[in-house]
Amino acid sequence: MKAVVLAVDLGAESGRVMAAEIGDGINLREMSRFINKPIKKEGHLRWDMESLWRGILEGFTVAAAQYGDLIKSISFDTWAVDFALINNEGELIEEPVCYRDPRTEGLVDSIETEFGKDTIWKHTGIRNLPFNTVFQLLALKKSAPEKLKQAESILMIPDFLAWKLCGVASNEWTNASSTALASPSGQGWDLDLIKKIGLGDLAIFDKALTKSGIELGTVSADIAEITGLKRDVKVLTCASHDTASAAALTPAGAGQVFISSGTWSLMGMISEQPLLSKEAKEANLSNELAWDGRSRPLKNIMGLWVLQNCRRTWNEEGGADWSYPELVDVARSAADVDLVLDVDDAAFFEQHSKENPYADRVVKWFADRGVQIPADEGNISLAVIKGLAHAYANTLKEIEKVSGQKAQAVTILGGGGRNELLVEMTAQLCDCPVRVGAHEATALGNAVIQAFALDLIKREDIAKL
Ligand code: ADP
Ligand code: LRH
Repeated sequence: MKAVVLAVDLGAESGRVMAAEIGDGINLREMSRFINKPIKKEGHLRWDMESLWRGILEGFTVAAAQYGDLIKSISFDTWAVDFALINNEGELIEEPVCYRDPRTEGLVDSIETEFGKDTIWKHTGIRNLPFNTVFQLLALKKSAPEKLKQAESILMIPDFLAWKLCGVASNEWTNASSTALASPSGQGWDLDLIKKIGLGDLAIFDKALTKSGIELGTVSADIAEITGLKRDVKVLTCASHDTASAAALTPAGAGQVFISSGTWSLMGMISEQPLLSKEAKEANLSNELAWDGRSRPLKNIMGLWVLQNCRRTWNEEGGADWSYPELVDVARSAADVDLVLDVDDAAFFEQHSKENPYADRVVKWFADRGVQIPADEGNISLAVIKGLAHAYANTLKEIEKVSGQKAQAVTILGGGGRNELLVEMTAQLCDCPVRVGAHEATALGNAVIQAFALDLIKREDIAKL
């Protein structure tokens, strides 16, 4: 083993610190894993940053004890679009709000009415999704403009974590590309758009974007003391948008389609140029940035979020203890129905709650269309998994049409690849080979970009992992 890098990967369902042992290949070892569950606080749904930070430090402590001097660097990736605002005293202005908070309700319509349906797309290549950073900032401007005025930096969640670890504020470019406030080519914040929509007076967009694989600083004295990490461990940027780190493992070559299948399913490809045609817009693609500055056109599909929340209904309200493999098993023996669930229906965006139990929403979706499905775990899980596989197959056709390229293969990256029924159904519905990539693709992508930055692996080896 030549060296170890630590990949901190926070997904919407769970977070983990992985140690990547770099030798002839790269081996990931889990140092800590912790639940990620947003909490209601001060009127909004917020990420529980304190508990996430505890889980991260626990991982660092385990890694420091196990690997000592071998640890060369650390990098953070998380879900996109959410942010922390920091004032000129270096203080957090408020705890980060979760993108599932309803604060942006109605804003897509009002921006589209005032500035036209295509304005944000034309500037950024990003589809108008209500939870995008641009709409979150506009919501904050309405409800608490003083907080925005005080802000000196906007740090996306991984930028914020890196700042906590090394004190350096930066805006990593893959995550910035998810905000719908930056140019699709990675050149920086789109100041024309920012001005046009009324955010031009803010200091937060003064900084240039930072590329993936750049050294920000080293571990602070405080954290070194708490965790046992050495002070000279570097804090690097990876592709801090989790989907971009996972997508770094897309096999090289034309026609390679990835699905980053975790809480969300992000289906797309790596492309030399953004796809900005009318057809791309109509297909609801978003052009995010790949780690190396190429484009990452993809579609957001609601994903395994739907199964996660059905499971919460059964486990939290029903007092059961269903695991994912058990749900896949009962789905296999359930009776199929012809109607295919639209997993992207808006009814499925909000998380499970006692007042609006999630699994019931699936049954109601079918009932509203004249189909009764038995309200048990097997039937509901089957409907969800099948709905998701159909969403993949339909999106594949759209991507092929818009890119003008026949898909050579689809690679399912992330936890979704563990769902064998989902993989089988996707393979049956897609007109090309479907393969399963790394289950921890995001953490692996994060680690690989660090290894590349440290000169421990070659660029051409990245997409082979
Ligand atoms: P995120 O990073 O967004 O939290 P992950 O990539 O960890 O997501 O994927 C989590 C999802 O993977 C779970 O919601 C679940 O649906 C699926 N999953 C994880 N483990 C299994 C398993 N053993 N069998 C079937 N599905 C699984
Ligand atoms: C997946 C993800 C996705 C975003 C969403 C907010 O974790 O980063 O790419 O659209 O979270």
